[in-house]
Amino acid sequence: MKYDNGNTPHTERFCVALFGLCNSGKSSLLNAIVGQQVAIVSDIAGTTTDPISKAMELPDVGASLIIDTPGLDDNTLLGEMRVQRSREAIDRCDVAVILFSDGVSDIEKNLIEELRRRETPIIAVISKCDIKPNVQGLSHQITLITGLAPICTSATTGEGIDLLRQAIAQRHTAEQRLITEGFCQPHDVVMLIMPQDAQAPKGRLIKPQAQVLRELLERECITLCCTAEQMADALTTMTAPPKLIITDSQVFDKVYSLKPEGSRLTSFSILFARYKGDIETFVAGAKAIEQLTPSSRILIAEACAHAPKSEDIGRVKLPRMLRRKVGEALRIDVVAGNEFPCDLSPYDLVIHCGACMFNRRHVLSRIAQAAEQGVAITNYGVAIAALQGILDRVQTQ
Ligand SMILES: Nc1nc2c(ncn2[C@@H]2O[C@H](COP(=O)(O)OP(=O)(O)OP(=O)(O)O)[C@@H](O)[C@H]2O)c(=O)[nH]1
Ligand SMILES: [Mg+2]
Repeated sequence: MKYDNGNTPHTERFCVALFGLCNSGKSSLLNAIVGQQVAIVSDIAGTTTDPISKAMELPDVGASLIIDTPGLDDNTLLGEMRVQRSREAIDRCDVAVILFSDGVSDIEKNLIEELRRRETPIIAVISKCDIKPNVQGLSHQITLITGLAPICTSATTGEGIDLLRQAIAQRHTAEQRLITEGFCQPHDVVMLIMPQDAQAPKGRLIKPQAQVLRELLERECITLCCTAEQMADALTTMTAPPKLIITDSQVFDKVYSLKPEGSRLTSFSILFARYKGDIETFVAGAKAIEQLTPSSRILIAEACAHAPKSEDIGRVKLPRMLRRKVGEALRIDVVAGNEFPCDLSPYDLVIHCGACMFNRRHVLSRIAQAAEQGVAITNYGVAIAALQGILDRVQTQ
């Protein structure tokens, strides 16, 4: 999927963020990578005050999002707020480009440590090579301290920009993921059970269905779509059982009862929990539901800060299902957007939304945070599967 017609949502773009001290040349490097004057450049420290994102098509990568961040050492009055905005970029970037203009300070060391804890790939860059008297010496020093071999770049002469683009493309290849990875091969027959009930939007498919269908067609799978009511008839038209059946969780029981012996069965929610997070952690987290007591406390985290709907999953449906199982006294806090707390220790379980507004890295950052604090974490789809009693019957890998 290397093409981009400009409509690719930000969450599906490969996210590259540039980090470094004030005046290290981040905005100039962004402009050099992009080949346009996107960000303001000046010799005044603290020129960039808010992260600037540029959606673009990078060679050998495709749809990308490049983020220029404020300097990590901004100590002006608003500096702390700016550094906080840079933290959001740390949470969501698929690859971090760190600019070194001088030696290696504690700020870069701490950033590297934080990125390594999240397993985010790092590319080290020495900026402004055209005016550095001893690039070799600086390069040795950076490698010695950080273990990273820096690329020498100059936004002024263009030196190293192609090398940097290639390094980004390499990280992208390593990060490529498919929604249906490991579940089917090209030419497999895949059956999709997609109820089109009253809640379905008129005239179009919901996003998970559309995305899976598109991917299967691109993977050259033979794809058959039907509703649960048509499933038995659809199976009789086939000469062999489908390799894989993917169903909406709402009709899981019916689909399970009709599933031929030779077919694997999974759900859209499980596929997206894998695609947008870490399925093993989420399944282990959902098992924590069994240990909950009426005095437990749960954090429900929404990625987007939209106005809640009346039958909102996070605020209505999930709390209702949990309280029915555990007891009415169960404490449930709901946070949205960037309200996700640093301290998760008051909670017995975190349940994250499906994260259609976040990229995978952002979810992995939150999983890493929960893991560091020893708090179980799962997501909506997996939690609902556990509460419906289908988690043991659905294929997760
Ligand atoms: N000679 C030379 N100067 C550069 C290069 N890159 C940036 N500069 C200069 O360095 C200064 C700072 O560049 P910026 O790109 O604004 O740096 P920044 O890291 O975005 O700075 P803040 O937004 O303040 O954090 C400007 O005067 C640029 O013209 C380069 O490759 N070579
Ligand atoms: Mg800048």
